[in-house]
Amino acid sequence: MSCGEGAAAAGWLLTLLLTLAAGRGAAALLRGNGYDGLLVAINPQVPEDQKLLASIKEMITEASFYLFNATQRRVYFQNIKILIPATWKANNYGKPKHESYEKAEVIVAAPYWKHGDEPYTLQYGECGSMGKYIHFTPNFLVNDYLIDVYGSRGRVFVHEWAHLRWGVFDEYNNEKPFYITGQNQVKVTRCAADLTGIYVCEKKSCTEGNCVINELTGLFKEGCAFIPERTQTAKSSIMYMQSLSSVVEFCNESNHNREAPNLQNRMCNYRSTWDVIISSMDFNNTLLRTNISLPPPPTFSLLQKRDRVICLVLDVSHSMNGDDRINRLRQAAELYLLQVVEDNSYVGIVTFNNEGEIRSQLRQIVNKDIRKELASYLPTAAPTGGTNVCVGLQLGFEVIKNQEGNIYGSEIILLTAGEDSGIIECFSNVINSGSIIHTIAFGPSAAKEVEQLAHETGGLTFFASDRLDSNDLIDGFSAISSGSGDTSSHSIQIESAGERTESCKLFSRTVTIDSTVGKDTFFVVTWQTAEPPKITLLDPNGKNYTNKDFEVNTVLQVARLQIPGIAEVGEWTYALMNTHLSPQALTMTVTSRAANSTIPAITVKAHMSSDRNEYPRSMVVYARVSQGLSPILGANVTAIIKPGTGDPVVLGLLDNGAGSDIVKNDGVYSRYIYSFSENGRYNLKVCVQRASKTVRPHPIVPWSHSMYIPGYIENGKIQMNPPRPSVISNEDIQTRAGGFSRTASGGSFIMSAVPTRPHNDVFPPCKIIDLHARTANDMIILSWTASGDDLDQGQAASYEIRTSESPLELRDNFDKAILVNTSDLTPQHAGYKEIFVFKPEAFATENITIIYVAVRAIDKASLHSDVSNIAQAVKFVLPMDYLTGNIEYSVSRIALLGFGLLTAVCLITSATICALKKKKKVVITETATTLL
Ligand SMILES: [Ca+2]
Ligand SMILES: [Ca+2]
Repeated sequence: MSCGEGAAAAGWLLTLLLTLAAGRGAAALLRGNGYDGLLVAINPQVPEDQKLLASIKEMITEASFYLFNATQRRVYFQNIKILIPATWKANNYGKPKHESYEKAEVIVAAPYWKHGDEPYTLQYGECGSMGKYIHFTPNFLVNDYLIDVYGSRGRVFVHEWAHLRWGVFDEYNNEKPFYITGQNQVKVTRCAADLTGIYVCEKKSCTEGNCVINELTGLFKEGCAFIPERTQTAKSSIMYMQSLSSVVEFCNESNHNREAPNLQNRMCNYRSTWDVIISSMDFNNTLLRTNISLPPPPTFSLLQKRDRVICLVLDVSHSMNGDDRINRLRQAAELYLLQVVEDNSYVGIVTFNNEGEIRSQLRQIVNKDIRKELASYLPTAAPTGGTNVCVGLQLGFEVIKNQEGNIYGSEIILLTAGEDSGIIECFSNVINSGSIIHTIAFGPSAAKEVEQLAHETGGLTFFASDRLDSNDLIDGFSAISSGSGDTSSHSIQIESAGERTESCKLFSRTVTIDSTVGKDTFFVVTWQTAEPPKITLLDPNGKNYTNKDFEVNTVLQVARLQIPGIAEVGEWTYALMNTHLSPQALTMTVTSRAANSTIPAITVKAHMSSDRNEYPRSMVVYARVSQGLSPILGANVTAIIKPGTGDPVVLGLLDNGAGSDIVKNDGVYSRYIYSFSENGRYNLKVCVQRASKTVRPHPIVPWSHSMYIPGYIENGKIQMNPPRPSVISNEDIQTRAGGFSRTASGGSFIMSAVPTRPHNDVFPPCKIIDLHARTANDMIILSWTASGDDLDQGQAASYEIRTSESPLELRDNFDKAILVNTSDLTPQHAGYKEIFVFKPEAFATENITIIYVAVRAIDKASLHSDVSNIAQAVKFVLPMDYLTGNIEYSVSRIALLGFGLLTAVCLITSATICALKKKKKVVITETATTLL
């Protein structure tokens, strides 16, 4: 099965069931009312600075009290673990157990853009789903000038925590800072509406510094900003402007602004942030408010991991017989020892059937010879005896203890093919041991319980079927890299492909080595017969490698070539000819490491939306392609989802902001998957390719940032913050990167309740999340991304478009809203851009200028999608009428303190603002100024 195979037809199911992000074994637990075990990790590239630790403690301590208040005395932070990188000097820090940088909920790392100190949360799930992590930069944590911009760090922490933990979204919108209300007023995109302030224009697009209305949109032209009063009475909201001292609450049902065009409304179906938070698993009915007036301050434990310690615990019981299993195990484990495990790690090897055997005590990998020596201890004898996983694990712990004294923070790679009724007996011991258990289930009979060990200890889970053309086992081993965040030492899979090849036929492909990798580059070929295939490998300069250049092991059926130095950047083409008389499966695996320890390599990480799933619930496949923390765009990403025996599903993943992909162009690629052919384990693998010609500079990523406050009005004067630094992408690196190839295992998941017979269509089209409306003359022009017959696949049968003067009518009573004639509109294939123009009846009446529109897609089986996001179409009447009729405005030239001078205009857009403005007007002094 190789990356290039065509996509199997599949359909989709949209579900609103909350899915926890997979692989989040380390998420803080809510015990009683306190979050227990929140993990903060510092990136190994961050230079040692004890001030960072003090700042983290201060931030979360403040956040705990603020959170307690904001959740109406429900929750607070009880204890926090801070993971200190091995690069900092030892200081009697504790030893971590299951904690690792990769699993941290909060990371401290350099910005992924130059000057990008904005805190943000990486969110890619639907409303209510946990995010991946919160990212703070060292500069944000130690430099106080940013407090003016974002507010105190504790408040920022709670804002980001709400994104991460409860899956709510921002209530501001940098792209659409203003909107027109149903009452024809221009308002700031926010929640709630009672914050006071004035509008200021900083750009030359504004006439003499006035905020100018754009006649096409009815909104202010670019450069106009809302400057809040520093002293307010408004208590909400934290997801809008947590920096204001009066703001202590989330927006709730009573003050939520359903009209604002923000991500919270679009993603969460116009529900308030508090409504989403209170519906989360953290706040079920059993959780009552506490009786305490104030929670205790959080406690902190400082942890530091030094060396990586791993023991392979390998099944050699009779269950490993057949299907070439023991040989495939040796091929994959050898590849792990020779190419994948990081230098300086300690590695031991244990095998087990009814009894365990120590094949090698821990050895530190300090050179190639030790890697080879360890590989020589891999099992060779014919498998025999029963399967006793507990015996193997116990012996693995002993090997680790012999060297380390204890097993905290060590890792076990447990591979088993057999059923084991006794496995439960050692579960609590193993889970409490402090060791991380990665599991590889090999073949269809592997004990069903093993994944639980991984889930409970923060380990990874893999599944390898018996298909000989699959590289699953090698992919699984290749994906077990250290979770330390030191990616420069990680092995990176460039290629993993296999094909059943006829006699005298070629298996041939091209892979791209890019400039971010090239060190320790290995090409590894496997086959199944006595004779190796004829190997030809052509490097970008035309240099030809053949069998004689490879180290060929005919017993193990592996040929390996290490490219000396740094591998040549460009396209490498391999061709494997099956010289055997009958067909056989041939595979090629290419691994490499970062070429330069200071320039991060491009990596891909893949996962499913959950570890277990029940038909007919759909799942989402995610792949994050990045260079360090910087997203990589424009890649072709293919997911291959393989069941134990049936055919794989091949899906192209998209970063298009439609269907399952909530943010366009953020380097997170995703698709729905609903098509499952059988119950049991499935394996996820992704292949990523980019041709150098598609490289483009990357735009600002609209992840969930804290809001950059442009300034405040204080004592009647405008105090501007420094302008928001324009973020600069690391484009030089990007450009040099050019084309690249990557593959990665995304681990395994388990399906149940899949029907054995063909079933009726139970999968509606997916919800449209990118409906956009604009007006031209009397027409409304709608655009959106087509959904399919089944979620985001195939072709819907029709669309139902309705309009209303009230967005709430569309949300709550879609069926009753005015129907638009769509008889001429034939849906396109999923993923294509739809454009539909119509003349709304409502525009016929002169006084209505705002119409809300929503759409549903309907499939052949008359299943309909959820109602889309609600788009607003504004027909803008004469600008002067608009201004004088609906907005009071006055101009005053005022002095600006802080950073430079500019003129400002105050447009008063609501009664509340108006009242306060009138009081303040007298104190704003009139001074001659120049326009910036
Ligand atoms: Ca995306
Ligand atoms: Ca359908």
